Parts: sequence; C-alpha cells; structure tokens
Amino acid sequence: MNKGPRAMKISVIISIISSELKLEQEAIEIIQSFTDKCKNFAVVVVVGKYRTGKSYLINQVLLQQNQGFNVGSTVNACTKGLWMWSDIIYFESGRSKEPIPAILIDTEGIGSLEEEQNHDVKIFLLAMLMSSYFIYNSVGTIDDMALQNLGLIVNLTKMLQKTDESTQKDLFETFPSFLWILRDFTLRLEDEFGNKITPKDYLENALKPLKGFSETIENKNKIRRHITQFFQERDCMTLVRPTQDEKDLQHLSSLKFTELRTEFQEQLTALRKKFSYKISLKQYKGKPTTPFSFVEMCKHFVNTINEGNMPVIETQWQMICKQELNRTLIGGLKIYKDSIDELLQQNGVSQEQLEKSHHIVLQPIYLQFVRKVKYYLENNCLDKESEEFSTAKKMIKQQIQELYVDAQQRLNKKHEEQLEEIKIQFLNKLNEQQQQENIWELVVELNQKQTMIWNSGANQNLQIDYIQQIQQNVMNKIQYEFKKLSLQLKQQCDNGNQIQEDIKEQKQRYKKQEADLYEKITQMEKDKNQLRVELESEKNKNLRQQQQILQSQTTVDNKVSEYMNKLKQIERSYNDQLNEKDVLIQNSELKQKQYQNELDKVKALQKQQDNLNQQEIANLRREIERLKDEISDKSETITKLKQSLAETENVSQYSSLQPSRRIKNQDEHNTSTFNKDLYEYQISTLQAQLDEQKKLTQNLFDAFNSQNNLQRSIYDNMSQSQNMMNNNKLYQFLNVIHQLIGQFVGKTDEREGKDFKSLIQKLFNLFEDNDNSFINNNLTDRPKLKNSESQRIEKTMSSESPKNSNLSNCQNINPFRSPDQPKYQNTKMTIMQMFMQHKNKEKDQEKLRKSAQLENVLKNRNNMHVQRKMC
Ligand SMILES: Nc1nc2c(ncn2[C@@H]2O[C@H](COP(=O)(O)OP(=O)(O)O)[C@@H](O)[C@H]2O)c(=O)[nH]1
Ligand SMILES: [Mg+2]
Repeated sequence: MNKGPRAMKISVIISIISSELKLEQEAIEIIQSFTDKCKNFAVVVVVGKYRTGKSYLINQVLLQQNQGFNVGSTVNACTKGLWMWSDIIYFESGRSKEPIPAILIDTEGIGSLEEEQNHDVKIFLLAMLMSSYFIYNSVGTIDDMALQNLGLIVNLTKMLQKTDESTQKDLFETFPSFLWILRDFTLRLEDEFGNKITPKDYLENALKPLKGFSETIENKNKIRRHITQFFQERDCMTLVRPTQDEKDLQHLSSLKFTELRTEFQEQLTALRKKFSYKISLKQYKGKPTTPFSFVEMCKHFVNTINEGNMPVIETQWQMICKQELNRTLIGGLKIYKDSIDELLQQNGVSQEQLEKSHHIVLQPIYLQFVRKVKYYLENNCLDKESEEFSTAKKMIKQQIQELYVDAQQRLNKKHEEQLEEIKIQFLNKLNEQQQQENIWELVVELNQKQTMIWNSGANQNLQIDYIQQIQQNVMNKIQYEFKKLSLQLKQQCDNGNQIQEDIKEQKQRYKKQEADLYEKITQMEKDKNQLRVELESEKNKNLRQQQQILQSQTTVDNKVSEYMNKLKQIERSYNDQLNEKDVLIQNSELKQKQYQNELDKVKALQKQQDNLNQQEIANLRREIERLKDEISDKSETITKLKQSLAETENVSQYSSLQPSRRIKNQDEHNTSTFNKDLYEYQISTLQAQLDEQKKLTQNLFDAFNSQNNLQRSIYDNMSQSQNMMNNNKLYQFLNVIHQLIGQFVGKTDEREGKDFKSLIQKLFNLFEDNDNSFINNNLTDRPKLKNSESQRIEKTMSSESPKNSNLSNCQNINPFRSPDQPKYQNTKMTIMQMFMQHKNKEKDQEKLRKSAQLENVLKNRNNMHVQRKMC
C-alpha cells in the first residue's frame, strides 16, 4: 500500500439532485484518464449511515493520511451522492505480486433524516453494483437494529423481483466482497461457551436464522437471508473508540496516528492488512473491467436506476457494445453519405470518380469501425465470434453498398437530368432562331452543348444518344429553314423584278430632277460666288475695324493703366495728406474747443460790461438832465437879471429928465449903477458858468459819445470775436481803447479835464475788468489783482461823481500812468496772445478748408473711378 499524504482533490462521481442520479462529466474524464495508468482496477466503496466515521476510516486506512475526504462535516445537500478520490491508489495485494490499483469512493447521505429511503436505496444499490469491495460501516454491535438498518437490501429485493432469475443470478455474482466494520465496538468477542471468536464468526453468528415462526422472526430472518444471499463473500472487523477523550473525538483528523488509542492503532493496522489481502479487481464473469467499460457501466446503471428499473447485468456489455457499434456505424454512414452528397452536388462527376471517392471515403470510416471493434474486443466487450460482431461487420458493408448503389443511381439520374436540360435548352434556342443567318450561331451552340454533354461525366452511351438527338433536331431545323428560305427566295425574285421596273421609272424621274437641280445649282453657284466676294470684303472691313478697335483698346488700356497708376499715386498722396489732415483736424478740433471756451468767457465778460455800461449811460443821462435843468435855471436867472437891468436903465433915464427927482435919482442912480455893475458881473459870471456848463455838457456828450463809440467798438470787436474769433480785431479794439485812454490821459492835467478823469477811470475800469477777467481766465501765469484791490477800485468808481472825483485816487490805480508797469505789459501780452490765437485759428480754418477741398477732389476722383469701372 502506498504511503504518505497526497494532495488530491475529491470529485463527485454521481450526484443526486431532486432524486435524479447524475454521472458527472468531470468524473468520467478522470476515470477515462486512468487508462494511461492502469488497464484494470479495484473499486472500493464505503457505505453506512452519516456520521459513523466513514470518511475518517477511508482517510486513515485507505489513504493513510489525516486529510482526504471531509471528516465531521457533511457537504451541501445538493452534492450528496458518491464521492471519488481523483487518483488511482495502489494497494499491495497479498494475492498478486503486482500492487492493485483502486478507485476509492465515499458515500454521503445514507440514513440522513431529510432524505427519502428511496434515495438511500439508490446510493446503496449503486455502491453495490460499482464496487469490487463493499465496506459497510456501522456503530456498535450487530444486533437487530443494525441488521434492520441494513434492511435497505429488503427494498433492493423488491426491485429484483422485477427481474428474471438469470438476471438475479448474474447480479448476485456481480455483487462485491462485503466487509462489515463495527465502530466503537466494546463487546468481548466470545461464543456461548466463552471461547474467543473472530469478528467474522461474530457476523456469521449474527446472520444465523432465528428460531421460531412468528412474523417478526420471519421478517428478521428475511433480512439475514438476503444479506447472506447478496454478499456471498463476507467478513467483519471491529474497531474500538479511537480515543477516550470525548473532546478529541470531535476533531480526530487533527490527531496524529500515534496519539490515537493503542488498541485502535492496532486494529487499524490489522484492518489495512486484511484490506490488502482481500482487495480484488472489479470484474464481470471473470473478466476485469477497464476504465472505459467502467464508465459505460456507470452510465448504464445511472440511466436504468433513474428510469426505475434494475440494471440488466448480463446483457449490458453486449448492449453497450452494440449501441456503441451502432453509433460508430451510424456516424460512419453519415460521414460517407455527406461526403458522397457533397461530391454529387458538383458538376461533371463521372461514375468512375464516384467509385474512386467511394473507396477514399470508405477507408477511414471502415478503419474507425475496425478500431472500435478491436477496442471492444480488447476490453472484453465483444466476442470475436459473437453474432453481434459479424452482424455489425455485415451491416456496415451492406449499408455502405446500399449507399453506394444509391449514389450511383442518383448520379445517373443527375446525368440524365443534366443532359435533358442541355437538350431542352438547345431546342429552345433552336426554336427561337428565326433568321437564316443565325443558323451558324446554332452550329456554335450545338458545339457548346456537345462539349457540355461530353463534360457531364455521364455514361458514354447516354452522351452519344443525347448528342444524336440534338444533331437530329438541328438537321430537322436546317431542313425546315432551307425550305422556308427557298420559298422566301422565290418570292424575293418576283419582288426583285417588280422593283427593277420601279427603279427604271424612278431613274427617269430622277434624271429630270437632276437637270433641274443642275440649273439651280449653277445659279446658286453664281450667287454663292457673289456672296463670297461680299463676304470677303465684309470680312476685311470687319477685320480692319477689329484691328482699330484693338489698337484703340490697347491705347485705352495703356491710358487706363497709366491713369490707374497716377490715380494710385494720387490716392497714396491723398491718403498721406488725409492722414496729415486728420491729425490736423483733430488738433483743430481741440483748439476749436479751446476757442469756444474762450468765446463763452468773453461773452460772459461782455454781458457784465454791458450792464456796467448801461448803468454808466444812465448816470451820464441823469447828469446831462441835471446840467440842462441847471442851464435853464441859469438862463432864467440871466433873463430876470437882464429884465431888472433894463428896468434899471429906464429908471436912470427917467431921473435925468426930472431934476426933483434927480438927487433921489442920483442916489438911485448910484444904487442902480452899483446894481447894474452887480448884475453885469452876475450875468457875466452866470454867462461864464453857462458857458462852462455848456462846455461841460458838450464834454459830457463827447464823453458819452466816446463811451458809445467805445461800446460800439467793443461790440464790433466782440461780435467779430464771436463770429470768427478774430483776435486781430480784438487787438485793434484794445488799441482803440488804448488810444482813447491815451487821449484821455493826455488831458488829465487840464482843469476842464477833471471830469474826464472819472470817464478815463471808468473806461480804464472797463478795460481793467475786461482785461482782468480775460487774463484771469486765460493767462494763469499772469499775476492777478487781489480781490480787495479790485473791490476798492470798484467802490471808488461807483462812489465817484464827475464833480467830486479825485484824480489822485485814480492815479494810484491807473496802470497807464506808467506804460512800463507790469499790468500794461501783461495787457499787451494778452493782446499779443489773443492775436496769435486768432492767427492760429485762421490757419486751422485754412487747413479745414483745404481738407474739405481735398475731400471733394477725392470724392470726384472716386466717382470718376467708379464710372470708369462701370464703363
Ligand atoms: N466515536 C467515534 N467517533 C468517530 C470515529 N471516527 C470518526 N469519528 C468522529 O465522528 C465524526 C464523523 O466522522 P466522519 O468520518 O465524517 O463520518 P461520516 O459522516 O460517516 O463520514 C467526526 O467528528 C469524527 O471525529 C470513531 O471511530 N468513533
Ligand atoms: Mg463522510
């Protein structure tokens, strides 16, 4: 027996799913793979109720290792059934020199509560049928209960009842060696006389029929009978509890062999020896089974048990072989038929080719069949002299011959059909031919069809027959066509005569028409020549015109290109200028804005000045009115004085005439002379005052007019400034002011010019205001008058009347007294700046005007350009 642990998996060989047995494909493949290792083998199956230590026993005794089949745990319910160790195990046999290969099978599920008894029977039966060594495992002694548990066999008998006697006999012979192992056995094995007995004796004693005739005893004896009947070679072994420790029992697999009870160890060793001695190959009728036949057996068992029948042992080999042979035969015949069918589908296959293919296809099929038969013979599945073998051989020969004959007939039929089809095709073609000239096409067609017939592969006689048929048809057709053509020819000859006559007539008609046409042609020829000449001249004329046009066109083109170049140059220069102008325009706009701001300021100033002037004029008018009133008062006084003077003179004349009164008159005359002198003095004084007043009035008028002129001049200048920002005018205006001021300043030392001072002062103030505001607004670097100073001047101006105006006050603030004073210089500077600004403005306007002109020129040029393009 092999020693040492092996790491091999276990595979389910037959599983039970929903009471249906299934031989697993994996197990089939494993068993078939054993063919390489061994020819024959033993099959050991351990059966017994669940959790009776079966798996542990196999691991310890058969595998001699702790790990192997699952111990202590049942596998999933769905995989319950028979489990196989996936490798061959070799046992040293006491009987033969060679170690015996064996397949180990464990069972699961017998006696489990949830399973039906039928299920247990199936496993039990399968185990018995498959095994060469049947180990029944149970706990305790062989008492009635133990035998009852083995009563499953009773159920087996029920199934056996369905079989005939010979089958039963065969089955019994097929049943394996039986070993009953009693676990946790504590009894002392002694007979009734106290003699030591062997476990086998103990078994035999237990199987002895009980005495009595009661039904119970009969039932018990029945079981005993069946056991002895089924298991003709039987033995028994007892094993004590492996360990005294209850806890260790739960995990026996983890204990080493030496840790087990010594007695148990001894018993296991003894069991291994017995096992080696007893193990034998699985065989039938003295012939060992092979992996192949074992698989076939298993298939047969599974199928028949699933069908609810008892496997027929005797005939199963023959049946399997027969079935297998049949299968091989059917497969071979199918291959043969398919190959021949494929060949027959091709065109042009001859009988010779069919025969050749028949032999070619047949050879591998026959070889396979022979191989199979040989295999069956080798595996004792077939008897060389058996009827099945000779029948199978005959059958395959016969069936293939039948198929071959069938194929020959089919090929013949196919050839006939092909030739018939060729013939029909040709006849159709023949009937379609109506034209005489296509007869030659028929000959070509005939040749083609003949070739097709030759290539059809049909029998030569058949081919000749068909070719003759076709040729005959052609001949008939040609004869028919010939007759038809003869008739047609005759008719055509008649028609030809008629046509000849018609042609003669027609010829004459044509001659006449020809003469007419000749004339017409001659005339047309003349016309044609004339037309040609005209056409020629016209053509020349046109040519000349075209040349001229071409020349002019070339000139025009040159000019156009020249103009275009010029235009491009102009455009470039214009664009440059435009760009410059754009820059200038932008600058001008900026400046224009500045001027506009200045203009607004000047307007505001002018408005302010207007108000002041209005006030001043009103004051002057009031002054004039007052002076006028004064003059009229003085005139009245003079008139009165003159009257009184006249009266006085009258009185003096009267007194010279009357001496009495002369003295008196002398006094009066003295008084009147005095009065007269007084009056004359008064008159002269008044006259002087009057003249002075008149002069003053005149001066005031002049001043008023000057003021008006000044104002008008300011207005003119301002309006000009407004309109054109003409600072030149402003300069003139300032000059005028300056001159006016100069005139007035020249008169400041004159007595009568005293009143002018105030005017000058006012004018100056006017100028000063204008100047200040202008300068304050426009020349930031110029020193400004302090507010207090300007207020003081304003106050002085408003409080001053022409009569009490104080020149010294005015002189203090008058900038024109000394023209070198900064204020005057600044004024001059302002005027100069204004002038320059005006000049710049003029320049800008000039630029704008020029750019407008340029724009117009460009517009005109573009228009010309567009018009030219359109032309
Ligand atoms: N009492 C006793 N227990 C055992 C013996 N052999 C194995 N066992 C224990 O019984 C349980 C079931 O063993 P197992 O081999 O799986 O039983 P199986 O169901 O019949 O295959 C395990 O816990 C084992 O440790 C034995 O000889 N005596
Ligand atoms: Mg188990």
